[in-house]
Amino acid sequence: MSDKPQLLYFDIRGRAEPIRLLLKDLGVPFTDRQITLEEWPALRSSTPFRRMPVYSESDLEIPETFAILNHLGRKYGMLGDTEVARVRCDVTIEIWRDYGNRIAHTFGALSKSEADRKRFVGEELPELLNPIEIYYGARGTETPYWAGEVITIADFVAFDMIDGAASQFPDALARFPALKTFRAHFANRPNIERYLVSSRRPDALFYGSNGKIYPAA
Ligand SMILES: N[C@@H](CCC(=O)N[C@@H](CS)C(=O)NCC(=O)O)C(=O)O
Repeated sequence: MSDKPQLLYFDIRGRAEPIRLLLKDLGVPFTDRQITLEEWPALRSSTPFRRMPVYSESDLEIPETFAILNHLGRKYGMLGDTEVARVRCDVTIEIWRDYGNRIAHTFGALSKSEADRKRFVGEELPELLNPIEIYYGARGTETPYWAGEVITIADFVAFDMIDGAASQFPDALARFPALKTFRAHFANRPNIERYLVSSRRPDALFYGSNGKIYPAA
């Protein structure tokens, strides 16, 4: 195995995006191997659980998004510097993971109907984001980080979800000033700012039932 880490995933942001963001932010060189849906069947049986992302580094091959993020968090000291921060880091990841599972039905289905889209953005999304906005707003620190004074893997997970919501539904953050401010602040980190406009960032957010879902115009 090469010494340079490799991340294997589809040519979309999807589950790989927080991992890409973290590695880019740290400036860690890695091979961002992005494959098409057509290439996947031939590669499928070579992955541990027939799914991606898979991250490889030296003699380690790691499946599962959150196992990869936790490994990188341990390796680069990004799991929180106190027990309070570590707990907040865990909680933040869980609330966004839950959010991600709950919005999965929007991947394709909502693009079919403007009325469904409006109802989702006006009712379902606020119901999900309200408690998260309150949790983030009450963190009791001047820093923008979700877990406390220092950046953790949770910040990458949170940014990816918030950025995804705002990209898919431009009006999504109108009622959530704290989440909106976090997104803007995080997007200003020098390596992140460069990555967000680079040609290496996949354009598509994820695969929906009708093909790739792109950010709303
Ligand atoms: N729990 C896994 C889920 C991985 C997963 O469902 N990956 C999807 C892409 S998002 C996949 O590889 N699908 C291809 C397939 O199932 O054949 C993780 O978080 O990494």
